[in-house]
Amino acid sequence: MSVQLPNLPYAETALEPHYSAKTIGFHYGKHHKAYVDNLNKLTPGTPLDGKSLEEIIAASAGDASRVGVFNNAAQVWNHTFFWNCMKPSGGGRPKGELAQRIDQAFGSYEKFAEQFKATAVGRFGSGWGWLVLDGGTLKIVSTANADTPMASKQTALLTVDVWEHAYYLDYQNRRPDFVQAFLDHLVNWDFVAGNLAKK
Ligand code: MN3
Repeated sequence: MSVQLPNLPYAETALEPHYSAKTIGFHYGKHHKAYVDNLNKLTPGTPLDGKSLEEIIAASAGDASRVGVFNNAAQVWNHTFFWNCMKPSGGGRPKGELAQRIDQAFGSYEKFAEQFKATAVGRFGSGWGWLVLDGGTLKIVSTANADTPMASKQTALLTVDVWEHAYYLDYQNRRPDFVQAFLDHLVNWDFVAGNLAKK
């Protein structure tokens, strides 16, 4: 059983005008699919064949002989998670217990948003901005390239992809504008709250 490309949780046009169908067409249809296809070429005939994506990530993280497997497996996981972090008419303030936890951890939603944006925009080169749970504490972190919080024993709650392929067609070099639009119009806080509730 190979790793599958999951369906998008919405239509490719659903996030317009903040995230275009053209961007999703390339980002999901080409980039995300390529990570799945590459991973499925690397695992047959190895002990990782038939393992779950999470098992493959755990088994390859930090293993110099499995860098290609880790990069592709982590990118499959990160992208599937990223699609679920967005929804049409999303963004703005979280509600309920999640809002309280964010206020406790960062002082206010505004301070959270400022720190999240600065961290995501400040990631040099390719990578990801994250809200994670680390030993019971909410933290904002960024990872380089394919790296993913579970490789550092953190639980991912929210992510934004800041590889250029994630935003260049819509925002060109304006990464800050993409992250701001993500926060204001795209974040699926129900998904984030669900990730927190599972812990
Ligand atoms: Mn991407």
